[in-house]
Amino acid sequence: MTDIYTKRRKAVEEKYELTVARRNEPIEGNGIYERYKYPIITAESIPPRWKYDYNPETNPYFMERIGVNATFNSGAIKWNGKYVLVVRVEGMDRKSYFALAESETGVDGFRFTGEPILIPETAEPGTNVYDMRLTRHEDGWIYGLFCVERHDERYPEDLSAAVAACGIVRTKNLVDWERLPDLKSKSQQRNVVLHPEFYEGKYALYTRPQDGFIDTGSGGGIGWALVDSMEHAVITEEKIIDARAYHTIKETKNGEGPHPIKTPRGWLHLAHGVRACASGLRYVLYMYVTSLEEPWKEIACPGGYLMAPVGEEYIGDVMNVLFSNGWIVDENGRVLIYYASSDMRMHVAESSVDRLLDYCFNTPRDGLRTGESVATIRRLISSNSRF
Ligand code: M1P
Repeated sequence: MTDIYTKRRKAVEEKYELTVARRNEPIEGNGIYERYKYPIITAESIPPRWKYDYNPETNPYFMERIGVNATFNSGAIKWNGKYVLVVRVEGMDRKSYFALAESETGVDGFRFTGEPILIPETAEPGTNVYDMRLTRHEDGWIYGLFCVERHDERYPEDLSAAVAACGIVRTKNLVDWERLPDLKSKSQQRNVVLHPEFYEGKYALYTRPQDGFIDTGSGGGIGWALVDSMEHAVITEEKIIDARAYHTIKETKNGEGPHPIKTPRGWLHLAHGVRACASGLRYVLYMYVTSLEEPWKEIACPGGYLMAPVGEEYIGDVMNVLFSNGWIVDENGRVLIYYASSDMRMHVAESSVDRLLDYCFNTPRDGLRTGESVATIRRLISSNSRF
């Protein structure tokens, strides 16, 4: 064993321990939620044994062999009292894979457990998989819906032509994952999410129909579709329940985040909205509420965004992006929103069901015109003069 091996191994392991042991603290916010000061998972949180060859004979310099580029877009679930994330880990080779990280507090101390998840393949293996949404369904299974990306073989010369589809796995223990056939749909699909309850005896899906791999084209927004079975899920009809709109935060596209939270006043939804600007696409998070009886019917939609990038959140491989596909509600109503910034790292923000409902029902809707925005502000100022 060389000195350099011993020295570097010690330094790498100490840095890793410092990273995962760092305590987090909330930052005062706008009353709706509090961000936490530090990211909760970064590429530095990956266990050294996933990246380094520990054999001094074959790795005398203790050199990194399998590097990690980013850790982001994570599904979330409370499991055996712990906060568990299914993290999208992206290697330096650009392939993403899923790995579980768990924490006692939900806001710090996240550690990857076990090994990266080996997702069983279908007859048509995917080139890349990412962005899993977890749903504990009333049928007794935990489903994971994710994007499977494959090269678009209709364009053999175009190496960036790709097709997005919804892959499906299910588990009862977060260890053994059963692969089901991909969702069948007329259009490409990304950001598909399973509703946790049956609706009229069927499984209900939030969809995001898209004409191309990046462009949603005629896909008008977040859709709602019913399927008879998850074992052979086929969409025959899809209706848009949260539409894109001109000059809003979701002008270019939008997509459901994690599955909605059931509350006494309706289903609380978290989603991302995208608009194009001179510096590229800007991804922000927003909310809406749908009816308990008719979960496809929107009953509240605060105007504008809930969260947009701030500070270092702007910076990363894909700049100006916040994306969320996981949140956890505690028994006391605390809501932990897990979000990623700029396709690089995971963060958490804290709120509560009560606060988010207040936000959704009492924040003015987007009036879709600047004149309406000004009139809304003037009504608020006028009402405030009485206090
Ligand atoms: O790069 C930003 C996001 O782009 C895609 O989201 P959407 O399909 O809504 O545009 C996804 O690739 C997502 O993983 C990524 O964070």
